[in-house]
Amino acid sequence: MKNIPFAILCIVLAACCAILPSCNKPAETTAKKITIGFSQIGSESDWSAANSLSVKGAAEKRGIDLRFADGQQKQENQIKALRSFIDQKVDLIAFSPVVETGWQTVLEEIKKAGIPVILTDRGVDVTDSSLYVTFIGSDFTEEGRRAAKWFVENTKGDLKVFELRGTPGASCAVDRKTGFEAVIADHPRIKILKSQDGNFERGKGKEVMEAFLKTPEGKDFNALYAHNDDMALGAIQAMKEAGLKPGKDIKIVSVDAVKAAFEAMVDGELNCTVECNPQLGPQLFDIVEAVLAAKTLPADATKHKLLKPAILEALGGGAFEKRVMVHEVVYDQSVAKELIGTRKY
Ligand code: GYE
Repeated sequence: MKNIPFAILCIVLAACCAILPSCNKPAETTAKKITIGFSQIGSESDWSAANSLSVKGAAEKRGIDLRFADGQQKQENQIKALRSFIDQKVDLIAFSPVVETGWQTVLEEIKKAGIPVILTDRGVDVTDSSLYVTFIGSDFTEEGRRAAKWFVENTKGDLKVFELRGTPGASCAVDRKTGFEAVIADHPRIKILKSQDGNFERGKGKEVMEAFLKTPEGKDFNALYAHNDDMALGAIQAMKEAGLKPGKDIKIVSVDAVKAAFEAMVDGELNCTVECNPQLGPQLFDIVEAVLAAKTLPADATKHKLLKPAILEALGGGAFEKRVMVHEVVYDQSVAKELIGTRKY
């Protein structure tokens, strides 16, 4: 080797580099890919489809290994998925609980496995709030209040409301009802004539409305409050098939503000939709990264403004804001035509 002139050595090495790709590649970055288990409720509505897209898109953008499980609106499927995430030793679990109750046991198992949990979209009813780090989602009670306020401000005379509820026991259905009833309590001219659940599905909304229209109350009501746009759009179809003029004979307010609701408002068949923003992906993964950074930070680090010292123990006990709200507005026919082109979901 020592006899070969230096210049020839360089030429040989350069040739190697040209041939062997590994030569050119910068030193391998050893950062372990973040693995996140995400248990979604299902794909029952345009809203949930947009929410899944937002979560998957944000994870992909950040090179996160997302283990996505669709619960098909069944709690037992979600519990199975959460347990499989423990077995897969994911770094963090994020999930949208289909209903509020029945999660204590599996959340205790996840905590025992040392995996932080972030709730997205819907809340849980547990006795120990340290079982999750934070909950990012909408203020569903406020959405119910806003829906009622639209009726208060945009109708006159007696209003006999048919309420199409969301999934029984789901935090958004429970709270949207509570918020609505809280406001109409001060307006005796507005009464809920009948309330039935449509499981947040368009088909079910249509089916329930068809049956309701055949009842005596179905001849008497003049307003519909639907806990989501999909059920309202199904009910509107049933009303049209029954010869009614939705949006005129029957005043209709729903929740979500999906594009199809804007189309119905432009057609004059829906009066108002209260926004519930499904695009939680980017904000969710900002929090995921902060939580995982916190887990690896020495206890005295105060780098992240959301964090307080002594983070490691307190991750579940208030190190993070326990509730992260999403900004939302109310849309009605007066703005639908102008804004429909701007709707992303
Ligand atoms: O309103 C509805 C979906 O949990 C906020 O679930 C979400 C609700 C949304 O089925 O369309």
